[in-house]
Amino acid sequence: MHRTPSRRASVLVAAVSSLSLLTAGCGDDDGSADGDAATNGKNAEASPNAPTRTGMTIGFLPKQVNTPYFDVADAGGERAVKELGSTFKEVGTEQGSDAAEQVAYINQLTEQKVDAIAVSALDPNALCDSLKKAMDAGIKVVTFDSDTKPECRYAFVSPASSEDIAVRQLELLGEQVDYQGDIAILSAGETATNQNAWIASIKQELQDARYKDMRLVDVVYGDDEPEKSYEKAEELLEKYPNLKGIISPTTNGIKAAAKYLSQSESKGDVKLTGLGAPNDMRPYIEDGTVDAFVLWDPAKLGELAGHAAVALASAQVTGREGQMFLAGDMGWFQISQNGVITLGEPTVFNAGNIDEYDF
Ligand code: RAM
Repeated sequence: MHRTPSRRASVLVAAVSSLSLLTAGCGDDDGSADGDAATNGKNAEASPNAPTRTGMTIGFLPKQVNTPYFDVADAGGERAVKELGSTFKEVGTEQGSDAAEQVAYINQLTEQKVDAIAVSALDPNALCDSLKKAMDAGIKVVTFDSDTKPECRYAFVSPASSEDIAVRQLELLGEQVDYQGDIAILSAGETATNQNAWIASIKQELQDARYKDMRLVDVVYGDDEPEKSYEKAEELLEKYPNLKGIISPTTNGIKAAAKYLSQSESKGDVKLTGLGAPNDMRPYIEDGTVDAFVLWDPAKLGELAGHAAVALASAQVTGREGQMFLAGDMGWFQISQNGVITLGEPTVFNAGNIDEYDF
């Protein structure tokens, strides 16, 4: 469903024998001050041919536990970590908005001396001090799904570029509302790095001439909680009687908004798109509440995060641009600017293809 890594693998494998030259040594491409754990770490020696360390413990800290998206993502991480001979440990809370809880879990994982932490950040800043302490203690930190500031982790496993994800959602809504009228966004947590990056890109894209007759009237936050998101959707429709469409860039938000719309008079009239999981959204595609939405495969995202965590903890990579690592069957991945590792391109789901997916 996304760019197939194996297609890239043949090209990338050919390049790998010369990689130790590229990845070793102490470049200064980060440009940050001395003494910064992530910067020093990124400049440490690494080789894609270093043996994979086994017997490690890799901590996964999603935004939220016991929610379908992260259940699937973390199961992907667990599969990768176990296959590579290490122990997977998931921690986190059921709330999708409490960054302080995430800090407590990071501190706990640091005290427990795990070898690496993979975290989806509820806030770009709030986690930084604790993540820096973890890195100072020798723990390799990778973010996945939702990033921190680059100096607070070694690498970020991103589903796709922010622009691709945002632009695709706005294009879908534009097509559905004939590029006219008031629209709103129903987001997740107010500080969520990923949602805020996408919202910024949507606002930017709205400046394009083809969106001149569309107006973003509000951005509201359901905190990735089903009931709160449902209420926020309801409030949007009450407050903006002329609302033509909603973008909800969160699996919990779009599901809750679809539930509300499917039971309301506005079903089919007020358009809804965003980021949804096919299994959550299938009933709403079938009953005509939703025409199309976007996502990537969360299992693959988690799997890639697991591979990246183990590669970091095995000194196969340090998070510097240009480095490469093998992510099992998914093939070789290359680290780009600012330590970003991109899974691929998002997929659009609609009535024509939704039954091909099961997650
Ligand atoms: C929710 C979370 C997650 C986001 C997806 C699309 O599950 O907010 O961070 O990536 O939606």
